[in-house]
Amino acid sequence: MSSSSLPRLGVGMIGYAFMGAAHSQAWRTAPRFFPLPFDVDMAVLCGRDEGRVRDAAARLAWHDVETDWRALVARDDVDLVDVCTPGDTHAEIAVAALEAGKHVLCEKPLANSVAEAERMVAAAEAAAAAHGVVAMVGFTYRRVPAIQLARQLVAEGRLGQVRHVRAQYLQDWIADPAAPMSWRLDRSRAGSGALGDIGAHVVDLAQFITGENLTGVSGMLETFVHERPVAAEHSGLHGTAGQGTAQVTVDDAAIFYGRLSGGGLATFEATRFAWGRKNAIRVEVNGSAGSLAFDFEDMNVLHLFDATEDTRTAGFRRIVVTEPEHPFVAAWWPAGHGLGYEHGFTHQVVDLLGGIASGEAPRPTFADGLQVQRVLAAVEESSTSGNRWVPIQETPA
Ligand code: SOE
Repeated sequence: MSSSSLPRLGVGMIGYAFMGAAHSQAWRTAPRFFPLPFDVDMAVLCGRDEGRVRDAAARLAWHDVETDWRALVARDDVDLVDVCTPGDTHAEIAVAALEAGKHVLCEKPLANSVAEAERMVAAAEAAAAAHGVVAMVGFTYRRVPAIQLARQLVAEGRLGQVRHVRAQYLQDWIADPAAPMSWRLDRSRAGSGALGDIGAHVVDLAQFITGENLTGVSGMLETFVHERPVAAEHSGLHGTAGQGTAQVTVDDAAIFYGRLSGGGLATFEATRFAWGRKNAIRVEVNGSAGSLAFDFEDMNVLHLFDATEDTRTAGFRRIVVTEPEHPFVAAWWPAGHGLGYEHGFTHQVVDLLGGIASGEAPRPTFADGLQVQRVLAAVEESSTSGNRWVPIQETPA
């Protein structure tokens, strides 16, 4: 029983693998480092296998368990449903939770298709009107302090007009053809491969940093390894090979380019076949007055080039984004001590709860998630039609 004078907010989370563990850490940590408007109660964790979900709940600090997500959504002690399942279940769970008057946090990409994402946006709008609840999609990297600083600098005009965005998301966890099958390689569960799993992140980051949307794209998808060993065991991204093989039904890599609403050009690459690149999210922006560059593998650093400086001494400045003046940093460690992967998830919880308390929908909203979904669909369409240019329908924020 909590002694807090804050209103209680009961959280129910579905899924407890890699993303579920990251979200659990965030729910546990946010109240310990940030002043929050709610007393967070990690009420219930849901998974289909009772033994496993009980073990996970004990390990990750959830109070109770359910084995049917519908039972979790129906519970009176759950005010917010956190969806950490593969993409094929996002729409059904999120819509049911919103109809039941719960706030929703849903992992990315929002859905497996534009049609599903549209249904989710409609449900979020109806639930906001009927119950005053919010719906947010988990593009977590937005909440890395260096990314937030990048956006601030662009918004302040420090780069001038945006001419180029160069965005890459490079990993290598399936570069080995012997790496076993996983749900992320199964189209019926994940919707797409590198495109939706990691390409979605860099699309969101490019648009978030510049404050501009893609208006059209052309792209190419490729699957390098069509058959993989079935997984005997899976933990996080890695597994051990079992008996037999399974068909890979998604793209292994995606490359595409697009035009931004301000007229700039953007190029993207998303692959899990870049040996040696573990989680390299690289974004470079060139504007009329300067450039900035970020790489998640050095995530506490942002590089800034100011073209208005004396050319004899101008150069990329390496900004270590660990000062208390930097977004989110004051709540953590003294300057120079740095943050990691998990902090973005904690910041996501902080902003989500702030949005619930203020009544102002926290971004990225489901409409923002739908907009990214439209970009993913346009890349697929382009890839299957000889790299045709595919315009992207505007999505009202
Ligand atoms: C696997 O590619 C993955 O876990 C993605 O699904 C996540 O969104 C990304 O943050 C890390 O890599």
